[in-house]
Parts: sequence; C-alpha cells; structure tokens
Amino acid sequence: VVGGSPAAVADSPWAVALSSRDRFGGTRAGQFCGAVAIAPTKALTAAHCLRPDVLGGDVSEVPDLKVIAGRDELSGPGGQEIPVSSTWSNPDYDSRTNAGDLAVLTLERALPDGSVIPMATAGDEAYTPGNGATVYGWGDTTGYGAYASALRAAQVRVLPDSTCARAYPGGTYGTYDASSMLCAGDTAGGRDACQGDSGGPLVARGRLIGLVSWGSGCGSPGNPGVYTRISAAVGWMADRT
Ligand code: 4AZ
Repeated sequence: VVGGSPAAVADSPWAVALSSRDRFGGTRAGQFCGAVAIAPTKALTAAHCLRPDVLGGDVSEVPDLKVIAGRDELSGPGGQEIPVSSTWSNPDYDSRTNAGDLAVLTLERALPDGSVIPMATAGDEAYTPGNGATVYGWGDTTGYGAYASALRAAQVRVLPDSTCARAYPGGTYGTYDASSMLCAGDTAGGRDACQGDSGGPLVARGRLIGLVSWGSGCGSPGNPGVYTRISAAVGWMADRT
C-alpha cells in the first residue's frame, strides 16, 4: 500500500496475509499476497497469486502455504498461522487479462470469532463511484520494493468504470473489463495498492467490494488500481463457501 498508514489487525481481523515458508527467504514470515476472510474457514485471494509462474511451481507443491491472522508484525509473535488445506481458482480466470482474478482458500482451522467481513452483492450502494474505500495490505509502500512489515491501509475512492476504461484501453497495460473488475484510486495519485497487496481487501461501507488485482505502477496519477469486482463472483461462490 502506498500513501497509507498503519492499520491495527484488531480493527480489520478479516485482512490476513498469505504466506509460504520459502518466500523471500523466509523474511516477513514468507508473506507474498493478501487475502480476506469471508467465512470462518474460507478466505478469498487473487487467482494470480496462485499461478505457477508466480509461485514458482504448482500450488500443491508450495511448502507450508498458510494464512497469518491477527498478527501486527509479520515476523513477530501472536495471532494465528492457519494452513491452507485446499485452493480453488476461478476457472474463468483469464491469466492474460486478469479478468475474474479470484481464488477461494479453505483453511485447516477456523479463524477466531468475528474475523469475517460481509461481501457487497450486486446493486449494493457500496459500489457507488465517489464512495470512500479502504485498501489493506502488507505490500510495497513505495513502488520500489519496500515491503511493509505490518498491515497498512490507504483511503481511496471508487472511481467510475470510464476512468479505468480510459486508463487501460488494452495493449501494454491491460484491458479494463467493467463486468469483472472495479476501478478505485486517488485522482491526484499517491494512494494505491501495490505489489504484494494482491488478493487483499478493498472495503467500502463495512463491506468487501474488491480484491487487489492489478494496475500500472502504484499511485501514479491517471493509473488507478484495478480490483476484482466482488459482486461479479458472489453468485458462483455461494455454493463453495
Ligand atoms: C501487483 O503487481 C500490483 N497499483 C497490484 C496492484 C497494483 C499494481 C501492481 C495497483 O501485484
């Protein structure tokens, strides 16, 4: 997260870190993506976080894939490390465009009570452009590889689809698809998700509206963040969660 500030995990217990023992040489508890708890034993992340070319191998071979919940400093004590017992990536995920960038993680044990966030369904006013929204993550705070050791959050706004359609018409930086993606950021630039935040939550009005997915750079004016639109996935996820 760039342009953010520290966020206490106690106030956002559904924001969890996705980690693996081998990542980053084990620093920062191996965190490599974000995730968000939507049920006691279910978390969502970005499908692209589980791609073999991102993970360096098939997800079934990743050592010690787990979520870290309720811990302020990733390398510190406290909270819980809960193994991921299975993963399910959206079969409609398009690795070329990142459309449908969502996967469901099943956890080996339940998260503590009160650790889940409701998802905003289609038509929810939480999606209204202009709304304030908050993005959470342990990712890059600068755009130059300075990863956070504790959870951070930044205030952004839900932006009209036309803003991302104009910024990402296709070609070099990808194509914005309003049916499966959500546009959010800071029109002046400066506040945004960044590398390592992928899969983490975008929250408006107390409800989950997006997962960090992609964008050009971090916090550059005119290049908003692109998020997986939760309302597009709620229907088919219902029978999996
Ligand atoms: C990434 O590389 C990434 N500014 C995620 C989000 C954004 C940029 C990059 C949005 O995972």
